[in-house]
Amino acid sequence: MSYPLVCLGNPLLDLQVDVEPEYLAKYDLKADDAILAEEKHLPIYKEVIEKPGLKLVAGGAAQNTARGAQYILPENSVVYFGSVGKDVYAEKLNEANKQYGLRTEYQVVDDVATGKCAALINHPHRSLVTDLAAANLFKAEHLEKPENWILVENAKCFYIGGFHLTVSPEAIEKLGKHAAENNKLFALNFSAPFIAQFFKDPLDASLPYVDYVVSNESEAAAYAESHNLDVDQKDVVAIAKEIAKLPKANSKRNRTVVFTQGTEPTVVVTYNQSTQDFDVQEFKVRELASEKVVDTNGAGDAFAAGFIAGLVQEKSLADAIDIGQWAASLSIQEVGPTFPFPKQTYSA
Ligand code: 26A
Repeated sequence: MSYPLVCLGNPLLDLQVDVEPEYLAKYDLKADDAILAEEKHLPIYKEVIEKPGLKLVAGGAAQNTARGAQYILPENSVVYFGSVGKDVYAEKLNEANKQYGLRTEYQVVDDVATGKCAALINHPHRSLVTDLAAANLFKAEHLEKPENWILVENAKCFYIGGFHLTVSPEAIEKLGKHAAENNKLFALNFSAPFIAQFFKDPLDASLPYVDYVVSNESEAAAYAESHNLDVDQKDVVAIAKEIAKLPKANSKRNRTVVFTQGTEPTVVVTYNQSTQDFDVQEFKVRELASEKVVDTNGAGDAFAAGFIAGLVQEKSLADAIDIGQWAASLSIQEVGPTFPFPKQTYSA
């Protein structure tokens, strides 16, 4: 079988619940952030289980994007790799992926629980606290198994959750090298500010392989800060230019950096290696009445899903952005990082 898109990330089950600002304050959490749980955060998982209105939804940023891309693309288009345990949480993930027709090739580990993310909603914000557990145990060797590597060889596009830089930079490098050597498309999401802050070295090591960066404004600012860029941290165009012109392993493709900014326009910067010029574009987001917004958990993943699905279908950059914005507007009208069924189809 050949699937055009291969995704890699940390499979998580989201424990989604509404909380008051006091609850976030109690655990030193920002209203809008995504972090790895420290010891002090662990009681959260027990507490949210008790909270009224708790929802269990399939999560994991790149898995959300993989499901979303499969939602948009023809059947059998997307394969997702990551690591889970043998438990009911993994069963929940399998159920959701099946509904979308997403093929998963999980590395299944014994005696460790499937990863979970407390998605603490204080509308319109969301604070994500993740216990990676089994998701932390993914190994590059899993990709190298002949039955998996054939899927890699048959793919034409790769999408990597930057969150996976905390788990297996080796696996990311393997896919990046393969993509560069075979002139295949390679996309990376910066995922969260802490990646640029605390996983700077593996991030920098992966960037030469990256043709498309998909990210948001707070991750752009974190990148600018950790790399001491001589730019205003709010100037996403200037930050995008710095990233777009970094060295590339595959000189046959230019690098494009896409920064979403919530309801503000999406900024897209491409560096043309031969002319050494930048192409800078801005795209307005789709308007949506605020009462239609259910929650923004997974909005960025949904954008990435539409965008990468557009690239897989070889649409123009502008069309791929528009499919991304359409997908994001669908997802924020649902609970958690999900899409509506019966399936909706894109129209410009
Ligand atoms: C390593 N970390 C912190 C994470 C995540 C994550 N996915 C992978 N790794 N922290 C939060 N998420 C997921 O992000 C989605 C929203 O964009 C959550 O599971 C949520 O579904």
